[in-house]
Amino acid sequence: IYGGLKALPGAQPWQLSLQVRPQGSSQAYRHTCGAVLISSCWALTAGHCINPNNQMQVMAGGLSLGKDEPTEKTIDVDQAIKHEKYMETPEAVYNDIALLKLKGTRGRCLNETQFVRAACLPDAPFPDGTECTISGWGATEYSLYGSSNLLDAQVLLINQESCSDKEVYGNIIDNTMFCAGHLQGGVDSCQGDSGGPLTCNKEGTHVLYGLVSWGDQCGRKNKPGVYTRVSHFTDWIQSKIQAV
Ligand code: 4AZ
Repeated sequence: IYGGLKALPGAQPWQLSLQVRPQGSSQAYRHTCGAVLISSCWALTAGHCINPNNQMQVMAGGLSLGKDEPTEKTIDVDQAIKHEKYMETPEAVYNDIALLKLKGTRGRCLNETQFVRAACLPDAPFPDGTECTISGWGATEYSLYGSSNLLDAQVLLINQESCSDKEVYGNIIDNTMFCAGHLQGGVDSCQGDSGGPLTCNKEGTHVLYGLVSWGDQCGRKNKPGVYTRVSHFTDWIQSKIQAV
């Protein structure tokens, strides 16, 4: 996160760290992406965060990647479901979403606490200009390697027309994504934040509106962050969860 501040305990209780290691290895797991808890046993992340050759786990309820905290809980990923229409081009990523099923018994995986809680899925669009929150352990203006502390920042929803301006991203923006940030630059998500949340407030409820997806570098003028439009995928999410 560029232009962010240390998240306060319990401020982003749906934020997960998606951690990977090669299949069958005994190496330590390392943070690779963000993810977002949407129920006790399910999380969302970006499609581009999924590599079928890796074993995955998620860490919930923690703010620091370096140290073990009493509030944190780590749990294995049982199954990853990447969107069937996921597509990467040199310029953009389309349908950049995946579901993670967590390991558990009888529909219980992560228990809700003050520090671990599911985000709500959207049922209506938010207006352009709405101030929303992004968070993650990704790269910052100070470090390419990311932050060991969870950071958060405020960004504005940018309308599809402005984001498709030739000075911004031109015609590569489709309705599976939206832009958010500050066109003057400075505040943005970055590498390592991918798959993490953009939440907006609706009558005091935090709604998961976007997943960190891509952008032309980070924090640059006229190059806002691009987010997977979660509202475009709510039927897909429901159908996959029901089918399992
Ligand atoms: C990345 O490389 C990435 N500024 C993620 C987010 C943004 C840019 C790049 C948005 O994963």
